[in-house]
Amino acid sequence: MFKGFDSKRRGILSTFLGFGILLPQTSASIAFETSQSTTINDPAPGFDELWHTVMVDISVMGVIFAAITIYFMFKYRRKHPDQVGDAPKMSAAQAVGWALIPAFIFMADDFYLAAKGWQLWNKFREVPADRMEVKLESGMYSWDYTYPNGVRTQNKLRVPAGKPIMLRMTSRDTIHSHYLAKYRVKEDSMPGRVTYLWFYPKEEDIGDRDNLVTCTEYCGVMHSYMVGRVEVMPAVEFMRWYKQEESKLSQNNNNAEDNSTATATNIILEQEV
Ligand SMILES: [Cu+2]
Repeated sequence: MFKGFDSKRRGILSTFLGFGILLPQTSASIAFETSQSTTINDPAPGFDELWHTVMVDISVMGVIFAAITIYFMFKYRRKHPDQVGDAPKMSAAQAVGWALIPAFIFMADDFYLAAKGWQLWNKFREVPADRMEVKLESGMYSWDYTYPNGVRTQNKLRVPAGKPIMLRMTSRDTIHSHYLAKYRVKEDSMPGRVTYLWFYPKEEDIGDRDNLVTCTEYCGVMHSYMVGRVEVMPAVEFMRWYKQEESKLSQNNNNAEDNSTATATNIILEQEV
């Protein structure tokens, strides 16, 4: 019943096939060049690139669909009140072609975007070896950071410029999501489980009121007030602050009898490195 495609239809099909395959190749070569230019494989620019690609993609498709729809509305409009439409007769091969060729084009586009997304996701999962690790415990309604030396901060993540930062996260109550809009990364933190994210604060960024940490998982009535800030300090300045806080901490620990919590945190982080 189904006849094979004749040579003319095969030609049309291969044109579409070619289009589907050529398009990803062009964009892939651009992505390769950008990833070569930096030693640290920062995923943030790749996120913007993919976002841009998706926006262009859906805009082009939207315009094409709208144009075709308007054209058909005009072409096949009813010319007399008693006019009755009729469907064109199609062979089985034509019917299958009309179904499969557009499906192939759109699936090729979808798979291409999915593959790009997968590639980017892997970049977000591959943490550079030369990193600073900070432990994060989230809770209603704050972000509590613990540095490798045991220093703690709340709702303020101070980091040195030019160093990849990894957060190992958990939660003491419910599910929160640590979102760093500027670095294009978010990840849930949840009780009983350690998740991670990493970001690359390339340049110093002190006093930037937009470099925020926000919670992107509804966690209770004060969810929207669960806001922190990232402060990217010059490396030397960061080290000064870090050492200062460390000596303050050890003084406090010497004074206080119960210093077990801070020491325990320190040990856990060192084991995880
Ligand atoms: Cu939250």
